[in-house]
Amino acid sequence: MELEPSSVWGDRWTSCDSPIAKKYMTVACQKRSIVCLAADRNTLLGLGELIDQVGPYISALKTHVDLVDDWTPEGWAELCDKARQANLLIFEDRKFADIGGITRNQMAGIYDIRSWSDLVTAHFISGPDIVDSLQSAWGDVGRKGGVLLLAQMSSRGNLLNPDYTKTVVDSGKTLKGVFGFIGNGSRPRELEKLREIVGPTKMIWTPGVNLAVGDGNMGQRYGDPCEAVIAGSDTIIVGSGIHRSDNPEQSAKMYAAASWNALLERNNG
Ligand code: S5P
Repeated sequence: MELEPSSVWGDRWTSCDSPIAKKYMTVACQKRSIVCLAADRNTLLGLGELIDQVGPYISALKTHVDLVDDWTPEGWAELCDKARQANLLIFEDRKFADIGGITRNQMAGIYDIRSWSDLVTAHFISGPDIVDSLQSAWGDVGRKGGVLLLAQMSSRGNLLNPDYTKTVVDSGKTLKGVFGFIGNGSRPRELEKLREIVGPTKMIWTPGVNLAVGDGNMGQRYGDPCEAVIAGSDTIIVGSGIHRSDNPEQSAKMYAAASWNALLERNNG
């Protein structure tokens, strides 16, 4: 039985006015999953296999298009079709950070990100025009999309301190083109504070989570996915916990169940 998004999501459902957020929350209810797969594989075949294996248990697909060694426009279009058939929003984690005009052009270029992405990440370091320029780029091809601003990061020693986080959130939450914020899933207490300043109107999605304890490679830090959701995350971004697992399907199911149950617990006690 499918649960009503309003009962699952509580004030996120009533307060988020973004149509993409509403669509996302509905799909999450159909799949009973708030897992965004960080599909960090470097071949089209590897990515396609992953979608086939875990598509039913994830609610969005996060890509790094420039990691794909055998990228071709046709191969990528097929992959995007596969993702849409699996009812997944496509989220290109490009972490844009340049001035507005260049950012708009970077949404075109070889990869033509504006034509297939539903969501992208951006840093706010260059100022608020980055959000308008990303929205203009989607508008250039008659599409709509949402921006996730990096308010926190999961990597050790990053420079996104609490003052910076607050500045990003205070400004970003007033912008219609902002779908939400990236928070640090590895530190639930910091995440609680982030949720306090974000309030109910915007999404918080969190990388830096893994069901196995211990940190990852090259400064990545991990926390428990359920704790992240209880602290205010609306979606856990999981990469190696799924795509490096011996059984990605089984792992995706586990992350889906854990995150979904934590969401129900958060919103319904
Ligand atoms: O602060 C961040 C922001 C992001 S978007 N830390 C991150 O790890 N990410 C992304 O999340 C990163 O680019 C990668 O694709 C994913 C985490 O992958 P995992 O294998 O560590 O789960």
